[in-house]
Amino acid sequence: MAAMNDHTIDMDRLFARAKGVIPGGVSSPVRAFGSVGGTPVFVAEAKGAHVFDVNGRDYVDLVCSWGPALLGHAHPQVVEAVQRAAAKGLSFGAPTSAEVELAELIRSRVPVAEQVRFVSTGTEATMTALRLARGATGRDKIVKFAGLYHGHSDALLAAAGSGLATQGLPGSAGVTRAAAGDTIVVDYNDVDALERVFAEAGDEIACVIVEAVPCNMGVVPPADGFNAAIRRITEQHGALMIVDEVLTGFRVGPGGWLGIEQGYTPDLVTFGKVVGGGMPLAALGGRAEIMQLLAPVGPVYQAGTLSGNPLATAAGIATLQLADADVYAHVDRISAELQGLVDDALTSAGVPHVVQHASNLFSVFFRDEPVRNYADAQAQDTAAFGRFFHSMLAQGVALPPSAFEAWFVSLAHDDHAVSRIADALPAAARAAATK
Ligand code: HOZ
Repeated sequence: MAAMNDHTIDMDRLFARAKGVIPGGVSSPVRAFGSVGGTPVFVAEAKGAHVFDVNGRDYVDLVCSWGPALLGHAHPQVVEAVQRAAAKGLSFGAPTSAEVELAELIRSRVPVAEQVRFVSTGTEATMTALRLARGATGRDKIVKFAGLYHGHSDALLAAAGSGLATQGLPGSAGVTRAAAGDTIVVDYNDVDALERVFAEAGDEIACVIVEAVPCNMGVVPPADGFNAAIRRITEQHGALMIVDEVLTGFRVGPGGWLGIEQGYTPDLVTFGKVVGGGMPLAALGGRAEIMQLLAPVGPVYQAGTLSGNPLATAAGIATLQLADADVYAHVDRISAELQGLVDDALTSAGVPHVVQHASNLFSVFFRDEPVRNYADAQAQDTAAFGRFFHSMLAQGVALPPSAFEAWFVSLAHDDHAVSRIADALPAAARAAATK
């Protein structure tokens, strides 16, 4: 370890060492603090609402592992379930009864997931959903929306949010023209634009994929009727609708966003994050007749040695069993309280901002107009966010290190955590105001 003295690890030196062996020093780009500057916090441990760095410094955590830690970090019952499973073997490469139990739990909360296939990451879930849509329709093209992020498979990297937004990249090198050429990008919340695309190429489009609520360019709720319009248009043209609930699923409510916003039914839905309780597990589900196209029943191939891993399914089952109405009521209350506190602090400091939310997921845009699409999200003062972020961090509050990410709270965020955040906000708001 890079030690400053016998007890303290110099995180700058650790970051330099990390960069020597890992590109950018990180396993996922947004963690590198690229858009806020400085040295990332190297985390050694997390418990409840807190993360602890390699020197034991404690931060109130508003990242929650980017969503999975709905119950707080290292919830004792989830950890115990994983330990029990681990004692019986780490991976079998064979079916387990736990997979059946988790699939049934998912279906009981999200009825459109009549059948479920487990994978390891959200990227795999959305990538498989696209392949399935293409297999089901015999069409090549897919439609996604600017600023929405569905993992890092080739077809979905065009105008994507999350780490690409953070780095200001329109897409990724290494994606072939053929892969990119089959992706049509439409502005979010723009029904007319979607209609036009289908009028031109409707019989070539396999599917529209949409985050249930976009949360990877900050939180941008769908305009009233937008998701239903996607359903109507796709149905008219024989295309499928894929709702990506990797981020929102089992977090914004027991049935995800589909349990909150009624009135339309997608063909396929993808899950990740909370469904794995912090372990690498994701899933896709949907109408049985479409899911039955997956191998070994049908011709659409998908497979994975670690898919349905027994430790991950144990964490997912324990998490979903514990995530009852009281959990969501608590998370909603804490989230609403924090949104109000952030709003008040920024207003008092005269910082242009808008707080947007969908259920308990929220984010703050440093501009004074509501954000309806990616162009709006990009037209914010990201430097102000950077100053706000670093002041919060210096005061022991860890926010997502990008203006384009959602903020997350958990069951473990109690009044004490809220008051620590409240104490840090005025100085952070003043820092944001100071150019
Ligand atoms: N794609 C995640 C944010 N939307 C970041 C994942 C990570 O860096 O852990």
